[in-house]
Amino acid sequence: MKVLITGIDGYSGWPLALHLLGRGHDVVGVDNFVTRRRVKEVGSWSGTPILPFPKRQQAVHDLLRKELGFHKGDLADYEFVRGVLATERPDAIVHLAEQRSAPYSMIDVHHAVATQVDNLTGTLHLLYAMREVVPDAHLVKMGTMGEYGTPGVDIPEGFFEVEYRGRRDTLPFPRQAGSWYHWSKVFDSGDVMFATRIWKLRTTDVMQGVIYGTRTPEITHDKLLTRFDFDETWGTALNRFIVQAVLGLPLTVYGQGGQTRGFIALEDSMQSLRLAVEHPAEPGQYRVFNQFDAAYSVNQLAEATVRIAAEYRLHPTIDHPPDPRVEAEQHYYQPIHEHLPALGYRAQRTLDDGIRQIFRDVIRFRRRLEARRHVVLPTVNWRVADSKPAIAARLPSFPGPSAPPPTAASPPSSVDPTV
Ligand code: USQ
Repeated sequence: MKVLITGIDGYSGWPLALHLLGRGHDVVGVDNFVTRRRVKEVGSWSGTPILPFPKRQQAVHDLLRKELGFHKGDLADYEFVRGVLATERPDAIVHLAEQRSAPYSMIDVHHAVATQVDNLTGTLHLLYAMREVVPDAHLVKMGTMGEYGTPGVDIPEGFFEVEYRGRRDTLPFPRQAGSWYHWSKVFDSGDVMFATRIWKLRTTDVMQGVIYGTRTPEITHDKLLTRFDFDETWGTALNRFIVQAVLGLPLTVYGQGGQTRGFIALEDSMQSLRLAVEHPAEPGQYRVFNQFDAAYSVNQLAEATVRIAAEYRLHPTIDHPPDPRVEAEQHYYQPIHEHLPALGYRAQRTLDDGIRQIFRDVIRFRRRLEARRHVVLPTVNWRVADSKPAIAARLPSFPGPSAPPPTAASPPSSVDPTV
């Protein structure tokens, strides 16, 4: 199968490319390197050293004896999107090229707008270009479990049967997202569902939980490493806790720590996306997969981190700073995930093994983490309209209050090997 991955330079896009190549698929990628620029904007970098993209391609050639196609460009440019689809004519498109950070979207009005404009524009351009050029291709769209929020009932896979005033229907499950980023994914889901209906496209909307990890089986050499973010804006809970343990910082469990989310190891996320690609939706079918392995509270993750840290002679403490987000700190959480197991999904990596793997890698790259320890603690606050002064207080180079963030459309700087 020929698979086009948008956002191939990212945390998930890169290991997905390696995984699909390893399974014998042809892979072509698209990226504009905006994540590298935005991580730099908030004063951070990848905890793992990642190569500039041409060198990544070369490493695939040298180490895996495979060719990886690539188009540098921006999904905000419709002609570019249509041109790539017309040239490559993929069987499947895995769309990962979105602004993926909730805290980044909450910095101020400019970051909120950039998140929603970039994310919705890219998806709409892909949908229109698919209709025009490859209407039989299958779109696997990266969404998020966070679209559902934390309702007091079980969370189905996208749709549920409801009875209201004596009548029954199957309807989309209500969305209650918790950041401008998560809302952009809700709006995306609506657009994908509608385009599927009117143009009879094949689509799968993946409600992805929080990913953790540094490795997949295909990452056999440091030249093949994927990025690993740990700063307050781009890092996610478990990855951040492990870095905090290595840096001798307290683990930042926000508020009461009962916030519970679906989590999945990086390699199991790749397995899930590959299963979605290899089992396409039917024409006119909009499928929703809840993609996570198990649900944990952030307290449970912090406790697991402390327990396993001792194996590396690290003894972190757990701190409970006031939650900078507006979210339930204790709540019911019972999402259903049956579609992927029905396609053969089986978790390959336990939580404890995943944590050990991350410890091993981040201890190796400790110097890179030390160099950015000042961007680990939270400053972005959901309750204030402008978190830039707080960021600028610890990061004097941060752009002033009226400066908009780098957008997907801004000219890509040369790809810097230090990001
Ligand atoms: N949290 C802490 N301490 C921290 C960081 C986070 O307690 O130092 C808490 C947050 O308050 C939240 C939970 O951990 O309750 C998850 O936060 P996160 O930063 O790990 O993840 P989130 O912002 O939800 O977003 C991440 C990815 C996003 C993806 C989403 C899946 O950045 O791209 O869509 O996970 S989900 O969470 O299921 O919506």
